[in-house]
Amino acid sequence: MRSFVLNSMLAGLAAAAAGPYAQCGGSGWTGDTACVSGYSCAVSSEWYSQCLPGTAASTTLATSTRTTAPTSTPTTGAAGKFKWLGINLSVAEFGQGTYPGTWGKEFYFPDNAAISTLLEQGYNLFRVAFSMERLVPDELTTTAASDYLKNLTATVDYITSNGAYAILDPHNFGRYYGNVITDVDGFSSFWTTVATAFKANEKVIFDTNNEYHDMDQALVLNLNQAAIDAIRGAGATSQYIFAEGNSWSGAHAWVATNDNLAGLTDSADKLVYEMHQYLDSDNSGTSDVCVSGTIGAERVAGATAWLRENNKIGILGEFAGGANSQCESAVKGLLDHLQENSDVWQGALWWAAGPWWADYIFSFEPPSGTGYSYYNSILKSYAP
Ligand SMILES: *[C@@H]1O[C@H](CO)[C@@H](O)[C@H](O)[C@H]1NC(C)=O
Ligand SMILES: CC(=O)N[C@H]1CO[C@H](CO)[C@@H](O)[C@@H]1O
Repeated sequence: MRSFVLNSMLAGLAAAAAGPYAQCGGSGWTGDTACVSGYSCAVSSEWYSQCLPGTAASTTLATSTRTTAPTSTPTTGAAGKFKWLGINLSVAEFGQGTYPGTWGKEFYFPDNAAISTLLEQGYNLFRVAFSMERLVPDELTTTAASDYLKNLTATVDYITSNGAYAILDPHNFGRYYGNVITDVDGFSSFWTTVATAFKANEKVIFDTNNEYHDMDQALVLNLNQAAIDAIRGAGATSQYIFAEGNSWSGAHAWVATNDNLAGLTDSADKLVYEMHQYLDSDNSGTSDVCVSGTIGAERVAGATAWLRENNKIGILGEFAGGANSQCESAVKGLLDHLQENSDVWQGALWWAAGPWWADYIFSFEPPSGTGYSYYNSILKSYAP
């Protein structure tokens, strides 16, 4: 992902040293290779080196003897300590750029039969992606489009009436019609509209926005705070709110990028920090190759420490890995790490199910999605 370039730009750093737990090397890495004081750059694989606490115990990687999976990884979790484990449901936000678009052509809604199958497997959290432009067309301050709201509500109600939680995820990257949202009052108005429509449903969770990126850091803070205040102001006081950060909400980049979000306040004290983490070389989730069998836990370790230091709780709102043994080790290592740290991590959500993902590398759509077929038996063993 482009996050480290971005971090440097935003912070106006005089470059030179990577932050705590940041990447500091690996094949193709062009960023900083030195770490800030108190940390040293440790090789974790041919593809990834990371700034870890302590001073150099220099490690040399013999590429010819590159190892794959760790041998100490427990087979599966199943300690049952997560509050939530679930799946992203992605399809109502499809057709990005075509608004409003046509139902059945540009976008669609999740399939209740697929949700039902996932519920039976024990998943209790579903992140329902939708498009702000379709819910409030033309202006952030407008009222909700009744048909789209009705269809979205039907999906949410199906999930929550079956006992699971539904996350409302405006899958907008901090943009509206492609432009960065700078109108904080308009954003507040959008959230008043959404929260008013769903405030009676205690199993709804409000996710302020999917993956802010390349935005002013103070703006990301202000948008999140405006969303929280609008949601509580609308009378939705019992529900959880998930706040996301800049740099695509990447867990690996969280400490370097989103430290200011520790300042968010919630009058209901039900704020959860939602981070995302993929396991491929650029953190983008576009490849089914994982950089090592241990990369999952390594990439979120800094975020775990940040959550604990700041007395916050988090959820891994998106993660996935390819259907192969190296990714399997990385995914298990990631989930084991989250579960071992379940005082701060409340759970995780696989990206993604949805009826239109076809043969997508991570598709968790039952009965035959690539990710579902390979990972369901592993994933569900971590269900609460
Ligand atoms: C809502 O769903 C119905 C089918 O249940 C469909 O006919 C309609 O076009 C959808 N409208 C929107 C805006 O999603
Ligand atoms: C990692 C991943 O699959 N990201 C996808 C998120 O969803 C949008 C569409 O909603 C895709 O464009 C991204 O590729």
